[in-house]
Amino acid sequence: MQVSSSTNIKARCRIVVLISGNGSNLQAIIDHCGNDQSPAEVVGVISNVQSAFGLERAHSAGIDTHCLNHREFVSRAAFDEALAALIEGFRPDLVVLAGFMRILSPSFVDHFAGRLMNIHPSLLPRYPGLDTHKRAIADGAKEHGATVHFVTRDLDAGPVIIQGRVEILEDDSEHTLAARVHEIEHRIYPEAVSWFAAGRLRLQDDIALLDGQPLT
Ligand code: NHR
Ligand code: GAR
Repeated sequence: MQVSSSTNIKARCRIVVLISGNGSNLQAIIDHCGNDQSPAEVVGVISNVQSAFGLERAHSAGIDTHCLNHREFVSRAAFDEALAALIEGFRPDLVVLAGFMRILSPSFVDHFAGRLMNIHPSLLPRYPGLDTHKRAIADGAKEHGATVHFVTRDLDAGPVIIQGRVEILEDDSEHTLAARVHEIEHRIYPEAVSWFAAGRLRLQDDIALLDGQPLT
């Protein structure tokens, strides 16, 4: 992050959030950045889905929004290249995936290495991929949760930053379980983002460090 020479006040961490849907995690991050003391600000929100409600949330918060429809590109690589260029236009310090549903190519991930994080709705390394709540219930798992991790080339396998746990109840449906996991997500994601914005969190040699100490 830059330091302004005249005032010695640190510039706020510029965050771009990528979404595909509702954007409740985006909202939690916007709300957390909402006070003047926050070291972070959401400067842009990009969705690959035009109808994503998160775009309205961002608009209501006065944040710049863009939609980039992956279906309009000839290949994954072409979409990722355009996406990377659009993101770089915001000069971000951090790129946050919040319910973003497109797998990102190795060159995209390498370009943003160390400044790209994701929230995944399971206790990784358990249940990578999709339909995590349904799979956890079907397995008779006792606990479930969410994981914030740095994004690396390997899907849902990057270094863990923070996890939140919930108990799976006997009468849980996919829906009731997902709702409790969401509450946890809205607590842990803003926390991880604040750590990064405060300069306390970084990725080094594929290890997530908080205050210089390995997180796992
Ligand atoms: N990209 C890389 N390289 N590494 C990760 O860890 C990533 C990533 C891109 C997205 C989020 C992820 C999740 O938290 C994420 C992590 C989408 C899919 C998927 O299969 C899987 C995992 C995640 C996001 N997407 C389909 C695809 O073909 C499309 C599915 C759809 O549109 O509904 O990209 O779970
Ligand atoms: C969240 O539960 C997030 O963990 C999950 O999508 C939801 C988005 O909710 N992410 C993935 O499944 C990524 N594949 P939101 O749009 O309300 O933040």
